[in-house]
Amino acid sequence: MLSESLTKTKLTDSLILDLLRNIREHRSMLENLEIVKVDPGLTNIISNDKGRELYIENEFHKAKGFRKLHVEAAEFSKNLKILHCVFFPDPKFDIPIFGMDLVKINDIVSAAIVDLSPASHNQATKYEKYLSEVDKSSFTSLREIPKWGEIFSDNVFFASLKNASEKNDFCRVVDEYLSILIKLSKKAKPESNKEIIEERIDYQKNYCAQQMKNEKTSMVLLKYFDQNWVDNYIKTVLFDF
Ligand code: BLA
Repeated sequence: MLSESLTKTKLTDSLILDLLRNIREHRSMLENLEIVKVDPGLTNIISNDKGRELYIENEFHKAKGFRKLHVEAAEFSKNLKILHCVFFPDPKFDIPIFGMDLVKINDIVSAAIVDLSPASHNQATKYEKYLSEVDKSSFTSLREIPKWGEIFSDNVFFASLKNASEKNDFCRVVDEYLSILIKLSKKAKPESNKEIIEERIDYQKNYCAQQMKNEKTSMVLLKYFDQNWVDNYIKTVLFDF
């Protein structure tokens, strides 16, 4: 599966390919990993219209402890590149939401964000210490989280990446956050208490609702698709619940 997706890809950006390789490596360590089949029209989306070229590659999996592992790599009009990844936990398990987004315009990474976001009340107290110990001292252009980003943990990382060394460092931070996620998921046991599960479902609903307030996501997609398509894509592919 791994080699198949690597050989078939038309993605060329080395930073995005490095991050993809790393994400897939961590994902492969999860138990009962399975590909989830979705509408083929929403998996690989390609358009060659001049000036409006579009290439989107989506991967959907599930695994023990995770209801949906989604990775999306996209290239818009050859100059805007995006790597988007959200690992949504199965609400029966005490696992945070892994999210990352990388936005590259020509050679500039304007936004690089990664977090393990709380998926229940007080959950973050169990892992904030590990996230805070990940070395982020080398970055020179940290950015402020927008208002809708109250869903993120106190150790959400958000910056522009100014040079090759910051790009490498971001790959390391993502790698370390994923290692923490995998460790937490190995320890997690399924819960049967309905109230606890309900609370976790509400946290994921809220995570998705807040992400939908990021107008920058829809603004890009609306240049290529109509409002109905974009609404459906955001609600079913990116932030379903
Ligand atoms: C910002 N997201 C952005 C930006 C664009 C996109 C163009 C502006 C870049 C900038 O501020 O420098 C676009 N992101 C997309 C598109 C997709 C995408 C089109 O993923 C997918 C098709 N966004 C997420 C996830 C997180 C996230 C999972 O999808 C975090 C876990 C965060 N994106 C995020 C944040 C910003 C951003 C915090 C900055 C928003 C701001 O400063 O207003």
